[in-house]
Amino acid sequence: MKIDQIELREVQMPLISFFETSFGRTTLRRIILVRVFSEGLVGYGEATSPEAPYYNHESTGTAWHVLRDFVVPRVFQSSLETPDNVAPLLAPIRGHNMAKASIETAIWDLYARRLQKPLYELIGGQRRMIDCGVSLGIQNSIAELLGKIERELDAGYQRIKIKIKPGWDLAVVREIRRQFPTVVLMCDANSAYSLKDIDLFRRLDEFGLLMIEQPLAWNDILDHVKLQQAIKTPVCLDESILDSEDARKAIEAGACRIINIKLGRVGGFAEARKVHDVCLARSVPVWCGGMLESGIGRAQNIAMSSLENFLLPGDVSASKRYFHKDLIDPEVEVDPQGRIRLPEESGIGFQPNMKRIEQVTVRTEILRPAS
Ligand code: OSB
Ligand code: MG
Repeated sequence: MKIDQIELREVQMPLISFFETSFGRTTLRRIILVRVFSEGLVGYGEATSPEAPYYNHESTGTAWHVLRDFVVPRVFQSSLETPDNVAPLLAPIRGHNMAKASIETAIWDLYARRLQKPLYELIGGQRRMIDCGVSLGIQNSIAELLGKIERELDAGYQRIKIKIKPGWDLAVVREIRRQFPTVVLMCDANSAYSLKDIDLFRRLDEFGLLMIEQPLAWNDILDHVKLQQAIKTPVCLDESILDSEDARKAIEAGACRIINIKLGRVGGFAEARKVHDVCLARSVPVWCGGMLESGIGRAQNIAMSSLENFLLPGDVSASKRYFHKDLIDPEVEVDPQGRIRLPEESGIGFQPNMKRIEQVTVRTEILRPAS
């Protein structure tokens, strides 16, 4: 594949409602879109880095810098036979997986468009339908959260995830269980606790949660082992798993029984598939996490979720839950059973809406190989 030029674009999109986690509240998404031009075709990618470096080290600003000054120049340096060549090429750059993934995933899209095949098929996906859940942020009151849960269940979503933090945990879960005794329910702490909170996790055990996601530090494995030994609820790791080696070690150590895979966090499709395979070989189910993506990243998440070991509903939900108008046609929709059908068109299977993208663009930079 001869890459002719790469375009970076920052788009800004207000969220329909604020999204609050243990590390803060997001109201406006600042997303970097990547367009990779090659021999008359274009592949699309999205950097899923948040606005500020609280989920991991990355932000919209660091992703722009690392893409422009390090990732894109390396991509121009050598020729690519297949998208599997991208990750090794970027490996000397430490970290910055979300910046790397934006290019890697765009090159997968490009490759699939060139072969006129749906991306999910090229990565080895087998499912034609994926199961969807929703992630609900911390609200101003428990009553508001209960109202939102009711609306999402009415829409068909198969499981509810709530964000927790100290002071917004046990009482909230108790109220949800009182009103929705059988709903498939889980919590995501985004690293807000330590082993000092072990009694809280023991008490959460009685509510039959599907799992508890990333309860302890983002860079910890050992304390998660101790926690998992002390509680019945399965621990799921998100922030702690940056590649397939992390996944192998966490599983071997007994730090978790479930893993959440995010394309950005692990650096793209090639590594995501490796994490998936490591988990499959050890009978550890995975599911697809979300980063409040625009339609481009959402479409990639749908493709990834078609792999066989995505056995649990993901944080992949309808465009209209996030934005008044998404960047793709058609927008992502979820059926009344809480499922999304895999599109059969080539590439990510949804067409980027360039008119809409232009309207929300705040800066653009076009990069070309030195001739
Ligand atoms: O931890 O899964 C997370 C959003 C931003 C940062 C981290 C997380 C999340 C979500 C949202 O839970 C999932 C979604 O895109 O709906
Ligand atoms: Mg999470």
